Amino acid sequence: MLNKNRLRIAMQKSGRLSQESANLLIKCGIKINLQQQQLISFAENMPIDVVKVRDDDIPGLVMDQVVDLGIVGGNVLEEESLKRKMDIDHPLYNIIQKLDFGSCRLSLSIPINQEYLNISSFNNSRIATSYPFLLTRYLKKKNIEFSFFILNGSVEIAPGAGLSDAICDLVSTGATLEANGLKEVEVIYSSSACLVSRIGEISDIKKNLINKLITRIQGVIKARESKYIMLHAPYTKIQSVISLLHGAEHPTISKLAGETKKVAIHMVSSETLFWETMEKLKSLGASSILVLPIEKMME
Ligand code: PRT
Ligand code: ZN
Repeated sequence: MLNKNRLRIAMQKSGRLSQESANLLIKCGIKINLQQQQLISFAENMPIDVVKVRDDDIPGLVMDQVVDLGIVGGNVLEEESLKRKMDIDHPLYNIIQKLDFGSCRLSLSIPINQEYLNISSFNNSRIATSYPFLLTRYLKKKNIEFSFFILNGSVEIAPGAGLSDAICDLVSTGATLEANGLKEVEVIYSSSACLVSRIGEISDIKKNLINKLITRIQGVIKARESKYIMLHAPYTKIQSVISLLHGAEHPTISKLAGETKKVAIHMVSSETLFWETMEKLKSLGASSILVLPIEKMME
């Protein structure tokens, strides 16, 4: 019997989002063994249970209030919302945090040798897809007459096999399209993983735990985006050096023992430091340039 006082979080059992979802929860300080094969894993140090399922089941589990939170791709969430004809003024979930993984786009692609002028090229076409609702919403808005059929896998082989004129599928690097002689011509939805919460009554204890989790998740994401930068710079070049380092408004400047012409500059930067910038810093006379990852952050 599930304990109603424990926060339930759904995540993908195995697939593209599962490793990153598990890493995120663990980085937030949740002690949990997610390697087990069971449907539910229990955290040792917090009242949290993690339910591991197919990604397609996650929106429904949140909307039907079986779980409190879910980590799922925006594409899957939006498709399920359209399928359920969700009233946008009365959503069945709240997106509480966009996450920094699982980014991809749902795109229309056609054979590489076929000319493409504009969206009207899809008039009277037959399109293979796993996302019929997102596809229909997009093409209906553009007044395109088309037909579709559903393939839940190997969508990219449909045109080559003579089954469809085009496909509407997820793309990240574009390698799958290229390998199948296809080209991306319209992005219909841009997606990334997100943290969603159910609507409905929720106890204060759970609310506090959710707020704590959101703060920690934001801290993890911020830390991943940021770097700690340390370098030595000529005293006369401090301003030029700082202007090369973006996202670091208040660097610490300190003296170096036995060195009067150079100072040490330390800062948290909201961006990583690219080799090109490091080379520019070096040409300004900077030395001992270190770029360090940040483990955790709270502002
Ligand atoms: O078993 P389960 O149902 O849980 O998993 P699944 O097979 O349905 O989904 P999975 O694990 O493949 O993807 C889960 C989620 O990851 C998706 O819903 C997206 O939100 C996100 N995501 C990010 C992607 C991709 N990138 C992606 N590239 N999902 C799928 N792909 C596939 C795409 O369908 C195509 O076959 O990868 C291929 C294209 O990749 P590129 O790099 O060659 O362009
Ligand atoms: Zn799936």
